[in-house]
Amino acid sequence: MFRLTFVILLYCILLFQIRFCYIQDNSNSSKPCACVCDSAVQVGVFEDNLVDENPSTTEQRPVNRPLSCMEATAASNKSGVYKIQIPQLKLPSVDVYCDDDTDGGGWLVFQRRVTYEENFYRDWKNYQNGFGDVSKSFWFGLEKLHVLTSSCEHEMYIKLRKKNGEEYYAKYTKFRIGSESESYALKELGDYNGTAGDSLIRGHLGIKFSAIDRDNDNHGRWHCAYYFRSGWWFHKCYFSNLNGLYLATKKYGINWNSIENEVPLGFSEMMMRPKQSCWRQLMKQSLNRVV
Ligand SMILES: [Ca+2]
Repeated sequence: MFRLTFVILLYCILLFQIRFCYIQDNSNSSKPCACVCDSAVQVGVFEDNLVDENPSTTEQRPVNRPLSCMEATAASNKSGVYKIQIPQLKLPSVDVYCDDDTDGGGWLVFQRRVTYEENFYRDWKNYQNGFGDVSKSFWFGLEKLHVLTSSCEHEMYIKLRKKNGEEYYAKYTKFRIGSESESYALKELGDYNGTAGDSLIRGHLGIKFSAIDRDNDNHGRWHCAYYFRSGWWFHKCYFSNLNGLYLATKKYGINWNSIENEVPLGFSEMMMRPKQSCWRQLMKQSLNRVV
């Protein structure tokens, strides 16, 4: 419902600009967009951002990419790989996987475990910059998480599946990651609701991120990330560890301790989206680029 409101508001503003454009063109009011009408171009950009399966047909042209998955999927209503822009990173675009099917859609997936093929036992730089294939198993990157969640209020949704197919979710009303100088600490989670139980506020909120070459945990003797072969917000050591080894034993595997399970989980997805309090800011940013 709230996503629909976001899209309607965005379109209303864009349509207003298009109409304004018609009015400005006094010489021939029936000729569509005879004046420079970037708003119309911007509406068309939504479809362009769905990544072409045949890269040879994709034109390399400077376009204003959407700033979020909510914007990217507004026209297509499809889950998939899109190109968005994160202005603070000064990159032309970033490939992201947008989930438009879960809980109202518009989610940016920032972690997925689906096969053993991607290695998650990696160092700090890898976790900072991200790794893997966004359409398969991957980690989006701590710096991108920090930039997005610190500039705009976000919420988070975690999807989990046992190997027998049973599914669970955990939703958090807030999600904010600290800066590199704060060791990408898990700064905010808000309130929990869901079916998986909370295994993140408990034991991980406020905790710094650790990787195999960075012991930021609070365990006096152990280096949790090294011991559990993962990168995570380890405390002493974990109630959850979604970056553990795939298809391993319970101890070292992908775990969410509030789910009763004899073996590790077979699937996890962590995703985030801007909260309603941030929509106006995103719309203004989008429109300022159009005019
Ligand atoms: Ca330690």
